[in-house]
Amino acid sequence: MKRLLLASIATLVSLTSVSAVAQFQKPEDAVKYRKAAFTVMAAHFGRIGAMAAGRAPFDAAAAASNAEIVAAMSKLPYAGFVEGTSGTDKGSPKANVWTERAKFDDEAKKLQDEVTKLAAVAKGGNLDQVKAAFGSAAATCKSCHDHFRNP
Ligand code: ASC
Repeated sequence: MKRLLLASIATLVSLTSVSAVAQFQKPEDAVKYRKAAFTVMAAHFGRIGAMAAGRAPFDAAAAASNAEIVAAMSKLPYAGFVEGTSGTDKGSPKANVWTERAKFDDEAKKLQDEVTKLAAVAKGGNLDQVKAAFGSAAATCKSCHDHFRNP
C-alpha cells in the first residue's frame, strides 16, 4: 500500500513538476506553493535528522520512507521561484535568486542529488550511512540558505 502510494506520488510529482510553471495565476500563489513544498520536505527531512542526531530511535523503515518523500518533494519548490517574488523579511528569497539564477539552479540540483543519494542509502538500513548522507544533504540546504535566503 505504501509502495503504491509512493509510486502515485512519484508519478504525480513528475507530471506536476513539468506543468508547475504554468500553474500559478498570481505571484502569491507561487510563494504559497513553494513554502508549502519546503514545509512538507522539511518535516520529513527533520524526522530523519532526529534519528541521525539520536533524538529519536533509529527506525530504518521510517527513515527510508521519509527519505523517499524528501527526494520526491525536492523536485517541487523551485518552480515556485517566479520573477518578482523576492523579499527582505526573514526566510524570504533574496533578489540574487534571479540575478544568479544559474547558481541557484545548481544549488537546487545539488540538493536533489544528495537527497536522492540519501533515499538510496536509507534503503540499506545502516544508521552510520544515513547519518553521513543526511549530513551531506543538510549541507546543501545550508549552502543555498546562506547565499540566497534572508536570515
Ligand atoms: C533541516 C531543515 C533545513 C536544513 C538546514 C540545514 O532539517 O529544515 O532547512 O535542515 O537547517 O542546515
